[in-house]
Amino acid sequence: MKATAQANTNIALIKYWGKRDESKILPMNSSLSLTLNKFYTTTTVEFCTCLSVDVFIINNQLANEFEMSKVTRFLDRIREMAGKDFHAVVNSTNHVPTAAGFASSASGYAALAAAATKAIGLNLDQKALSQLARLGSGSACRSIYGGFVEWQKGIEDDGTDSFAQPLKGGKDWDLSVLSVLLTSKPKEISSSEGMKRAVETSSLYAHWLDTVEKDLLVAKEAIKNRDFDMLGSVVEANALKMHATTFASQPPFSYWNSATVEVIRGVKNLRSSGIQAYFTIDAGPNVKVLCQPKDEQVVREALIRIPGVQEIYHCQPGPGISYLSNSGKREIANIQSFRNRKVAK
Ligand code: 2P0
Repeated sequence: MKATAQANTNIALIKYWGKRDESKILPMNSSLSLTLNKFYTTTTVEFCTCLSVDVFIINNQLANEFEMSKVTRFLDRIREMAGKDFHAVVNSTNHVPTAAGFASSASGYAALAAAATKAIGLNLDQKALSQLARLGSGSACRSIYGGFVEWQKGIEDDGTDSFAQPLKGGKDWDLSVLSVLLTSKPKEISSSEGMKRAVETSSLYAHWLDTVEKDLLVAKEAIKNRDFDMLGSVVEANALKMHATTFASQPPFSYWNSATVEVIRGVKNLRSSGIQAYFTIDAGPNVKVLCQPKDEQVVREALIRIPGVQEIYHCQPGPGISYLSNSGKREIANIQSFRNRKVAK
């Protein structure tokens, strides 16, 4: 009753921004992502009749109450699907550069969905895994797959048609993504809270919805034709449009800091000098810059000089979920040693 899975993070090229159903995590719009090779989560789940509660250990610390209850709710669905009522020890490690602020619920819930279903004896296909991971965190449904991935929003109320799929024709395009670290401080407004406020109050949200599906079509066409400028232009415009909805919310908010603006300026300067580089920004101040491998070094050299840039991580397209052989460590035997430890922040 034990399994280990690994899932990589993804960056949204066309953003998921807004839910039409909060509890089923059904999105207002379809989205498109690229799974990255550098950052991933490894999760081991062990179910046992000997446990009376679930235990969630993250990065070697007991998870806080909020995370614990989220994971328990997620495991409840899996127990219900399997018709079993065992509790579990979940041991999860985020493999991201120390304090980089790139830890992601996407890789976390994709790895948890894969490991927990395998451990409990459910044999789900990737579509079902994607639907399940979505219920942990929307963007997790895309981390089931490697490379370019499309999450079709679906129209059904029960969410049966809302899952991700690998993009046909997207394989083997060697792109570089430079993850520009500006701060690792936790954000003040979570992405869930931010998108809710934008849906409910932003005067630009209607425009977002009117244009995002068109952006998705343009991005898919660009990927099909390996047209880097076309892809970069629509990715950048889509990110700016998402962030515009935050400025136009009530009360207004922004995920950017002053260094975010400087990196945007730096990317535009690179383009003026003939280097094809484009930025995208998720629900936080850090910037991801898309370029071609031949330009990676010159882009890095230009951006690392910008005040406020702490580190730049080179990423490339990465794989979908994989299952690892268990290390043989007895996670359950280790619970006791975690009882008195500090709770993760
Ligand atoms: C995305 N983001 O497409 C967008 C772009 C942030 C900005 O998905 O509420 O952690 O758990 O479904 O998936 C981050 O939000 O949100 C996100 P929930 P999630 O990647």
